[in-house]
Amino acid sequence: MKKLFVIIASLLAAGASFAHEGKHAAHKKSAKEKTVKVTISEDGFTPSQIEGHKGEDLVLLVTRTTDKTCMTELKNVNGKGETKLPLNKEVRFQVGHLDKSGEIKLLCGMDMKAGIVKVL
Ligand SMILES: [Cu+2]
Repeated sequence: MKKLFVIIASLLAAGASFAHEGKHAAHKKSAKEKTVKVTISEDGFTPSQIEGHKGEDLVLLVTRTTDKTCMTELKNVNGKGETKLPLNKEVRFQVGHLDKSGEIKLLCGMDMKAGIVKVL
């Protein structure tokens, strides 16, 4: 009986610490990182214009749903390489830290304008 109590008590303690970590992670996320879901179909980007605010770290969760356009990859905003967009698979695309207001153009692998991030 005593053993059972010890097991239950330690399970409760473990549960409490998990809950605490979850809360901590959620708080950290809302303070820094903003994620926006984006779909790329035959009609282009949805939403066609993505909004962010200064001070945010913006990440797009991009899902490409068509094979009929050239948007199979996006140029990375930092100018280094591309991010591949496999069909029907959500990909994290880092826009990065938004430090000034204005527009950030999102380009396909051929440098065509695919979408716009408006920083407010
Ligand atoms: Cu293109």
